[in-house]
Amino acid sequence: MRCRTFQFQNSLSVLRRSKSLRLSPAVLLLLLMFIFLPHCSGSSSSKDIVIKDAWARPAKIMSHNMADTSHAHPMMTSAVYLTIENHTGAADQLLEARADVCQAVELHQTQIVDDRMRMRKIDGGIEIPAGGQVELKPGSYHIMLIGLTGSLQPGDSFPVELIFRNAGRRTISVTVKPIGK
Ligand SMILES: [Cu+2]
Repeated sequence: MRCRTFQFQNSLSVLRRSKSLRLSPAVLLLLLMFIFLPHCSGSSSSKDIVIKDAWARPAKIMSHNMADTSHAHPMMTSAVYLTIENHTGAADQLLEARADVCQAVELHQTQIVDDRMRMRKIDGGIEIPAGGQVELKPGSYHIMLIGLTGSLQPGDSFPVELIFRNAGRRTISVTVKPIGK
C-alpha cells in the first residue's frame, strides 16, 4: 500500500514536471513556431509563385494640361500583361491587383463573341494551376488600368501589387513597352 502511494506520488510529480516543461517559454515558442511555420513559408518564400515579363501598353493623355496629374482621366486605360508560374503543389488564384497610376484596377479577359473582341471583368479571380502557369497577354487575360492619372510612356515603370489567395501580396515592377517589343 505504501509502495502504491509512492508510485502514485511519483507519477504525479512526473506529470507536474512535464506540465511545467510544456508551459516553459522555450517550448511554447517552439510550439508557436510549429503552428505558424506553414503560414510563414507560404507568404514569405518568393519561389512558390514567380511573376515574369511584366509589361504595360503605353498610353498618351491628350490634354491641354498634361502636366496636371492631380486628377484622373476616366476614359484613359492601359493593360498589364505578365506570366505567373505556380511552383507549389496546390492551385492558387490571382484575386486582385492594385496600382497607383490609375483610379481602378480590374482583372479582365478578352473574348471573341460573335466575331467581336469583347472584354469582360473576371470576378472569381484567375486560377493558376498547381505546377503550371498562366500567361496574361493581348487577346486573353490582362490587368486593366482604368482612369489613368498620367501618360504611360515607353521605358516608364511603375509598381503593381498582386494579391493571391495562397501566396498573399506581391509587388512587381511593370515596364511600359509598345506592343510587339
Ligand atoms: Cu480590359
